[in-house]
Amino acid sequence: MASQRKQPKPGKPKGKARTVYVLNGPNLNMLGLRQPEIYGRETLADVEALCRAAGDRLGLDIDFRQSNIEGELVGWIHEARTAAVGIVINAGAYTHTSVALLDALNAAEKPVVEVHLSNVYRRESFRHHSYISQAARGVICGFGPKGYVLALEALAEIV
Ligand code: DHK
Repeated sequence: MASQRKQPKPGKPKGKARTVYVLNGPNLNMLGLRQPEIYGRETLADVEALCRAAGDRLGLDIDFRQSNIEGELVGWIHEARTAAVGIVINAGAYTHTSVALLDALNAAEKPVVEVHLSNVYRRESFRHHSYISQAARGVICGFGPKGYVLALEALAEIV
């Protein structure tokens, strides 16, 4: 599936008051199967459950999405400008290639925290550069799914 998007819970109005977009880029739908020695055995659904639990604790509504398509991620970032108070993003490989995501994140004018499951600095040199870090308040990498929780905790203090 190219993209996964959860519907809001029935009866729970979707307001932007404390909504955080948690955006995941290409191949993150393969978590749990994909190079588990690097990315671990937890699935994206496990990461989402962690984010939702953290959101409940922090008073944040989590809008959790994944896409393998760069333009879809750009569209969601545009949407976040009016629908969210902040963005957590693991842009996957687009981190290292996408000026379009950088421009979209700058245009969103929301606090952004960049997350990577793996410690990209212990890996290939092409993973050492991130285009999107320029738009981020902070970057968390190397702590696996817990990095998403740390990012949400940081955002909860900012917003
Ligand atoms: C995920 C990816 O898919 C890679 O392309 C990045 C990142 C690292 C991660 O560690 O979560 O280089």
